[in-house]
Amino acid sequence: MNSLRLQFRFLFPLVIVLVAAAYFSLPLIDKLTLRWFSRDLSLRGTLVVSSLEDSISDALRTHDLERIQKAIERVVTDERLLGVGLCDTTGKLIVSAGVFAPGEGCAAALETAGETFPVRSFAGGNVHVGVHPIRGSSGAVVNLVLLHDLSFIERRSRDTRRYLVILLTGLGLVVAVTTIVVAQLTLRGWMQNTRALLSDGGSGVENERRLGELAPLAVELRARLRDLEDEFRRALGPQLEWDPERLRSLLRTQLRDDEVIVVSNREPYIHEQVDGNIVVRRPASGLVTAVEPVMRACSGTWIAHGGGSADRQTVDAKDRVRVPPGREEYTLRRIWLSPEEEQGYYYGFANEGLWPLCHVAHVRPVFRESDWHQYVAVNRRFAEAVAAEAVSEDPVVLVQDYHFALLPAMIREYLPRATILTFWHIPWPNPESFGICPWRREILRGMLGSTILGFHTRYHCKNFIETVDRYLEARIEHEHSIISHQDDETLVESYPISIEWPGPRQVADWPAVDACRRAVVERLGLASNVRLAVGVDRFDYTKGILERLNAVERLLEKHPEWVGKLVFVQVAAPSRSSLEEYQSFQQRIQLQCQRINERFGGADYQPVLLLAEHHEHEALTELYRAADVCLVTSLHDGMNLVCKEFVAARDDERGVLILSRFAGAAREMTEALIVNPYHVEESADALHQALTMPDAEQRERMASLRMTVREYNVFRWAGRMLADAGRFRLRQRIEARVQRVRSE
Ligand code: ADQ
Repeated sequence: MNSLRLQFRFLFPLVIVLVAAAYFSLPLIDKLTLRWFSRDLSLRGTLVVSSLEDSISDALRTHDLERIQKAIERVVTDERLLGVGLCDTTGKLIVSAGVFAPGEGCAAALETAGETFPVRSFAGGNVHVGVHPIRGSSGAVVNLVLLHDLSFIERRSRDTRRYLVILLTGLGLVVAVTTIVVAQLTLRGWMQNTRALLSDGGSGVENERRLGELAPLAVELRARLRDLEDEFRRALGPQLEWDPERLRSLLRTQLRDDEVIVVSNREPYIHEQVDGNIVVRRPASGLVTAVEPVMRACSGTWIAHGGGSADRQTVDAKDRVRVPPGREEYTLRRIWLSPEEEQGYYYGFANEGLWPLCHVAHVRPVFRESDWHQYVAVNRRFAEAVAAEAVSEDPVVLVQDYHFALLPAMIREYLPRATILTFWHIPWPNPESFGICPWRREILRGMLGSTILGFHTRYHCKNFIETVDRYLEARIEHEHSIISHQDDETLVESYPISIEWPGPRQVADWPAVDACRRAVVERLGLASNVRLAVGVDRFDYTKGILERLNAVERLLEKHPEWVGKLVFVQVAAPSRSSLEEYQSFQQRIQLQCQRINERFGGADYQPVLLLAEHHEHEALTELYRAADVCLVTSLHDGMNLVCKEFVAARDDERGVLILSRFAGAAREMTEALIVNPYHVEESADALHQALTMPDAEQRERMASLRMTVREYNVFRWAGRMLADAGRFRLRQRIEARVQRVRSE
């Protein structure tokens, strides 16, 4: 209906123009045709006269009026000639034929002589009067007057008018139909673009291209939305910011200082023997990055596998050590695993089985019976450790990741009143993919021991609920995302994880961006004017490192102007290196780098630098701050924290983030250049776009990304989960009280 009204708005002025054109042009056309015909008639008259002239001259000489009469009567047989009269110079009629008025006819006709348009009305119509002088042999002059019928001209003029009206109407219709079609197509294109603009995938290289002429509008709209968001936040005040203090106060109020225990495979601090000295290392792990600030805020106990070479030397008699070193805000309890246990549970079942099963990254999962037994046994050992560490009978236990799928149900056996929050840091596949796991039911039952089960995205929650629906007898309340299985209820919810937003003191300690750049360029031996792109990952086939290198190679191929000017630095922390799949992946990456360097590099220039080593947090921050572009091209990633760390490091609001659409982070960080890492061309184009992006656009995108990561920080992630746990515990307490009252 609206589109019809819109089209009517196009058509109405068109109709007005056509009517006006007809109104003004028709009288003009009448006049013109009359003139053309009048000139024709004058010529015709001249012809008639020349055919009669000789015989009239002869007849006048012999006064043979009868001969003249006959001659002019022959002429008036022409239907368009109404009458002919021969008048002398005094205006007296000599002879006439046809409808020539005998009285004053001659006098009236002679008056028109010399006029350019000699037309007179006659008998209700118009006649053209032609006066042609004929000289007799005696020298006397007579005038032959020809009266031409003009009614046929009027008839033709009417016909012309009719054809003109039909022509204009036809033309109008054609123009109208064309206008409607063009308007419809334009409108549809605009609607599609506007929809793309408003959809959550509102950015990205592909999307920018799709937006076409609406792209500038999108920039304005986003800026306006950000202003509104700013205003909204300011209006709400600082209460929206999540920080350690707010998390602590949530624990105090909603969890009444309840005991918090974290269980993860990876420990937050690793003690290593280096050259006879003990050094402390932070592992390259997204999970540790996310959970550690939460632990510092609520000071509880973290139970993890002690894998460092000096770990045993640094714990007390109960295998505990206070961390972070020097600040000692919480307790780390270490669990020792034998090489067989580590091989079967960690490398085998978790990393050769569950990891590729959950990441659809084209590496086949391997399930061995012996690995499964170790997995069950180690989960049991951790459950016992939780029971031993718990000082209350209803602690809040945060179980981390796919290494402990069985742990929630096991903990429940020891501590039935515990509130168990399990967070699955990696994606959850669809039921068909998960179905290939031989112990799928055991794993699902183990996980449903949780009070709350968290994933990064709604999509992973949906996959999990569908998997339970497919393989277990359970009641599912889809509306509330609650699964009831064997009298236990589990809330399945999405909690997008994040990082700790750097505080003002930390930011003040960072060297300036220019200084970071100089330091990096110097350390890596690069030319000072080089443009820097970086990638930071664990060495893992899910991170899309190979695809990233392909994109860099394609860029250098497509835009040779970047050869010699662009350096891509890939930092890759060795990970799970004892697995064959990981070893061959590392080799492939090394070969690829070598090949690209041979193809485009020279004595003083290497386009790709591979730093296959663990970096300290400060070194990564320096690299992020020095970079022009950060590439995150995961083939599948639960969330990905590197992109958030890059954004957090750029308080100068510069630098461009290229982000895979298959990372959970792509759902929040829409101002990044979103790419499909499998599409080499698209990633290469994004890299070119990033390297040529104007400062203003960089600032605009980065400011918006920073606002998102700042607000959706790790304290919010933990706070939302713990608040849900608090609500659950409150309900449990009320139910217990009601039970007590009833039984009394
Ligand atoms: P990860 O797969 O480990 O985490 P990610 O989220 O990318 O992946 O985090 C990696 C962390 O390791 C980052 O904090 C990064 O700084 C650090 N890191 C990477 N390379 C490093 C290096 N060379 N030296 C030192 N540190 C390095 C899993 C899931 C993710 C999810 C996290 C958190 O796979 O999808 O985001 O858990 O839930």
